[in-house]
Amino acid sequence: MSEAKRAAGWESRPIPSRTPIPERTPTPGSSKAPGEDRAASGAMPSAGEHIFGGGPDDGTSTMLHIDMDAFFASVELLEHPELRGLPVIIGGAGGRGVVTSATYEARRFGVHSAMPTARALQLCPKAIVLPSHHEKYRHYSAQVMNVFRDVTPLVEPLSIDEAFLDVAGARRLLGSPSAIGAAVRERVYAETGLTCSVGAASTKFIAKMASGRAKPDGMLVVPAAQSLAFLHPLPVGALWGVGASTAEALTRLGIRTVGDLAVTPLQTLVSRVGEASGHKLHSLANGHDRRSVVTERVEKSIGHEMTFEFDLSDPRQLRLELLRLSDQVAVRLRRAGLAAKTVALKVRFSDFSTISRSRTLTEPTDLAQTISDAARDLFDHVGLDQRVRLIGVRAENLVEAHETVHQPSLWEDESAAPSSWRDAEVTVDRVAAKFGRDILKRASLVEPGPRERRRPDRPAPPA
Ligand code: DCP
Ligand code: MG
Repeated sequence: MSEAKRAAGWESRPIPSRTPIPERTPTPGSSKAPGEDRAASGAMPSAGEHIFGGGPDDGTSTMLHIDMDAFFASVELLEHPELRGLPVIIGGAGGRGVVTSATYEARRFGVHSAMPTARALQLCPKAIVLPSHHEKYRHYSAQVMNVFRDVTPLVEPLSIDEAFLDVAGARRLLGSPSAIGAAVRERVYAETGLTCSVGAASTKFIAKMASGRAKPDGMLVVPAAQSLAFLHPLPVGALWGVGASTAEALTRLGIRTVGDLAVTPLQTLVSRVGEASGHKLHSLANGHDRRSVVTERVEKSIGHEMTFEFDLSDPRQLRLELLRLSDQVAVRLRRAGLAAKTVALKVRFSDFSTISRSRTLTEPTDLAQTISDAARDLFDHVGLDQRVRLIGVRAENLVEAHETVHQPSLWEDESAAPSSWRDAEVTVDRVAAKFGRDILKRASLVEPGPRERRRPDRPAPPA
């Protein structure tokens, strides 16, 4: 914790234990060698992980706000490790270029996003300016959001590099909010080489402010009972949604801190900043914020697809890939509490011609084995007269999983019955939520196969 934070009345307790996360192989593009200490990856010291108020994590801070640190800049540094520890700016270099992201080393000079690059270079003449690559940022964003969705389906992305996670329901499986936050930070780093900061609190806006205070590469947990102690010393301008002009209007009223705002009569506020803003500020300053996590629109289909680095012709490898993709689709179905009535297969050949085939099942499913059986059967009916560039599996016609009742068939072989597959797959879900999906693989997927040669995959866009 910095001296400034201590001086502002912060009392905090470092979070002692982290959920152990096994070493993972970083994705292509990550400069991090497996096992490399994250502290050694950059010159900025980690802000550390703390509980506001110094008490234990009492489990009340179930709203997490997670934001990537200097996101565009950090992604660019993955390919430029030699620039770590230096002031780096991402943005247009021309006369009218603006800064989109800056490393914390550049920010020490007063550089921030939306500032004209020319001005940033006046403040920090040694800064290195790099152009942006949005496709890359979208790729890493999808990877990070997938880590979040391994923890809970209640993920609300706010922008390309931040999201709210409601972890109330994940506590039984994964532990306290601080343990969940620490595990997410580890996994994001292990899988991407990027750091993020986590704020955990009982409301969205306090979580958002806590993540800001935890930056870079830190976590701040604010237990519910500490909400006002955390909020009140902060300047009013720090309140999420309070712009410069409102902050100025409040300062003119002698309201400098959130605590000042909390004791200002509601009518005084309303007369100065208007009915809606007055009520909102009054509630926020008193720690009231009932907004819950709003997840994405109801999904119409869930799909995963894979583009191979080298086009494949071996049907055996392609079938293995179908099983792997079906696993990913099924995990997402179960996490969303959905089941699919239809399974669709997509195959793109080396000449880019693409075919789709689909099959409606006898009953809806959320099991990888059933999805994979259908996808494989569809695949076996496709003539392979060319190599395959891309293959995809999609679950369609989704229904709520609890609406489906499995009727065991009289002739079903016990060992292959969906109920035993279900037990196995639900166990996989638990482990995957904690350690990531790659830790558990079916025996058939462990052997070297298309995985070693594939391009990084991502969830297929919604149909
Ligand atoms: N961004 C942008 N233009 C802006 C602000 C941001 O293009 N005016 C992009 C670049 C950022 C990304 O969005 O990297 C995320 O924005 P953040 O506000 O989270 O900023 P950073 O992630 O760069 O820094 P940090 O979150 O550590 O403060
Ligand atoms: Mg960010």
